Amino acid sequence: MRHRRLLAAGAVGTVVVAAALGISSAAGAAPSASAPRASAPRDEGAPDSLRALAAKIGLRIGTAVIPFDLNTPAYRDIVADQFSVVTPGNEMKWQVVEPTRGTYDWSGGDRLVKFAEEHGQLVRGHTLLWHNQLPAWLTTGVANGTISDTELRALLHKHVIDEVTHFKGKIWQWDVANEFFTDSNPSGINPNDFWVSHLGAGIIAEAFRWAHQADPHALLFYNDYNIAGEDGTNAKSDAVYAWLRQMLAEGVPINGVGDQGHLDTQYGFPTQMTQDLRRYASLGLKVAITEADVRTFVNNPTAQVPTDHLATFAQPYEFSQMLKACLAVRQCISFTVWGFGDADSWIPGFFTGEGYATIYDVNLQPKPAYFDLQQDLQLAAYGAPHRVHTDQH
Ligand code: 9MR
Repeated sequence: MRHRRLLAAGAVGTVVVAAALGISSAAGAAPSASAPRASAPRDEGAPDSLRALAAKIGLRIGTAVIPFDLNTPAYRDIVADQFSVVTPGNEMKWQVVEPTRGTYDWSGGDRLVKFAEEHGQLVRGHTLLWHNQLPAWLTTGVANGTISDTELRALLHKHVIDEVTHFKGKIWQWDVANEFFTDSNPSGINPNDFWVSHLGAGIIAEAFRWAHQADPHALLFYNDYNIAGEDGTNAKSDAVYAWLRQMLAEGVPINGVGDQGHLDTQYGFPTQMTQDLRRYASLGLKVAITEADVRTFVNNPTAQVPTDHLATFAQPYEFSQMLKACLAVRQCISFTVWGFGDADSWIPGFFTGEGYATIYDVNLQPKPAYFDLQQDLQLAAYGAPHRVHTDQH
């Protein structure tokens, strides 16, 4: 069995930018609940921008954003011009929104929601239920026994209700639950997961019910990595598919599934991706690529020049294939990159020796991957591949 990637399980030195923003919670008017949320953005950017081309085919192109970086003009302009949906990289995670028990800090999330409203963008909320980036007061309390499992459940309920209520009407897709399945063959819900080990696997369905109760119009997603064949065996996809089918049969309000899409050129492009996305869609779910990036080995974390010249072809190729997998599935409603510039990417900090994972270089200049995505969208927007049918062969 191949472990194609490993996610650090422990809390990471997250840069909590929210406090530095000094932004109030005024987030502007919420779109009306009955508004046609997936209609073309008000502000479509330049005609050849990713967002404008994608709008022609009803697709949203997104990026993870560091709200504090929106103060930097070059960064802000790319977010505004190229993308029609944004995800806060960290600012809606529990660790950031409730650093001290009982005291909320919505400033980073509010800042991004306001920016999105000003630029005709939708927002993906990320993420309500995850083992990682939890507040220290919570994990410490559980570890030393001062927070019982009964209290933990009540705290989670409050967290989900309060956060979804705070952003009610402003979130298009919520990543309700994140990364619950094992990287094994066969795969399944990880019994050792923080939440599962304390509250049982049923807590995942509970979180979806609570989120639906707090904002009945938000699309509720299950989000994970390696669930579209990236593991090489498709075991994780099989397990997630079976679980989703069961949840839907039980009436759990799940609307979509997000494949994160963290790829690495050393493994080649997963051959099952389109079929796996179609299989989820066959359950009546929306699908999305939620955190796309394609890493490769580089000279150093600052310049991020690929050490193998062929990687400069493989990297954009895999981005393009991933977008095409989404384009090939009607129910794929958004394609989001996990940050757009190599200098901001999480990759060099997590995968020693790797980088070059995004679509803009360290100086925020578009890379071949950007132009490949643009060309794919251009072809899709103008109907290619389209053949004139004749009777002559
Ligand atoms: O991009 C996020 C990075 O800034 C954080 O340090 C990291 C902590 O684990 O989380 C990153 O985002 C993750 C996302 O929330 C869930 N899927 C994996 C992403 C990369 O680790």
